[in-house]
Amino acid sequence: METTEEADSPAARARTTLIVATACFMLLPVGLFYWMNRAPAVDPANVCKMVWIPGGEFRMGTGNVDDKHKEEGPVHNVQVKGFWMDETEVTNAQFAAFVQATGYVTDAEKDLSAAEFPNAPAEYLKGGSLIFKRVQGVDPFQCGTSGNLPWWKFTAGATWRTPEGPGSSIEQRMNHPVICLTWKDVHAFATWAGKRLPTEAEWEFAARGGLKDMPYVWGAEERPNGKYLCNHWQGTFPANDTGEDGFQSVAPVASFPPNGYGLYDVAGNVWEMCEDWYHPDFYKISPAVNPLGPAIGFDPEQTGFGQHVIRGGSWLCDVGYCFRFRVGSRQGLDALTSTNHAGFRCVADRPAPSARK
Ligand SMILES: [Ca+2]
Ligand SMILES: [Ca+2]
Repeated sequence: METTEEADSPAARARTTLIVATACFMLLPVGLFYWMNRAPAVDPANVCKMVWIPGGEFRMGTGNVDDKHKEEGPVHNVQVKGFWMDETEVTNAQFAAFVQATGYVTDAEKDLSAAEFPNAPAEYLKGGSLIFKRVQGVDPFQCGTSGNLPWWKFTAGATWRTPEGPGSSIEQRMNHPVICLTWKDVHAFATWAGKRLPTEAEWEFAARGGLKDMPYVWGAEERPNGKYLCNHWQGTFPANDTGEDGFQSVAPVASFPPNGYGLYDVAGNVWEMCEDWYHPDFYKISPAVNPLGPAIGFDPEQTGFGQHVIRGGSWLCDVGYCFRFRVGSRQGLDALTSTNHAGFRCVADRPAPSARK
């Protein structure tokens, strides 16, 4: 009783008020620090915008492949079940929401350990990404197929927050696809979002948008009525991109019309990482129902880590050299590599992601 009276006394109330006010005053700088360093505002509705892909059977791959694109054949029948798919590539704003919620640090933001990679040159142990640089006077056909291509420069400090290296920023690019991530990074995002990466077969079924045996996600012609329908490279690769499609680098998502399922930028802009390991000969042995890719990844550089599938081509694909913004095109990306031409989008199974808690 005495204790209650004491707690209710004017002196006690004044003391409590003083303690609370002091605590608030002391926490003010901390709150201010977090406020000033907060991630940009994110529209939560935008994070989960997905469309239903009905599933079915389709002819996967490219018919009559040429010598430069043998990995696209043979064409084979594949069935996939229905699934939800992000209507755009995952954006910087969406990835920022993930980092804000989890504190996740991407691979490009971390230095590698010399003990774990004893043969790597010191400059490659710094955190960073492979960044495209224009090169003059190079015939890309004489440069081989992988490793040491002269237009790829390892850039220390090139991360999803600073895609061109230290000093660059995504502040004005929050609606651009997030780049400079590894497969492990995008997998972490997908898990956090309650989603997953698409299998390669799911990706191609969705990208075809209900069309059959067409070379492009929009149909038969590369430029119907002279119009560019995705963000890729015009001009001489790797020296000069004229940007006739409106963009000389990565474009904001949904800058071009969607495909038949309402998916934006499945062709071009940034490559999209899939769940599967990659192998150029996998189509020769692929199962016909919900294929999951080979058991291990193609490893031409013998890094010991293997490659995952990337699909759709990017802002760097021209018609003469790469030409991989076609819907049947496929390529591998080393599991540990982050670059400024690869991103991702997610898929999910029933029930609809918005119904989950
Ligand atoms: Ca372009
Ligand atoms: Ca894309």
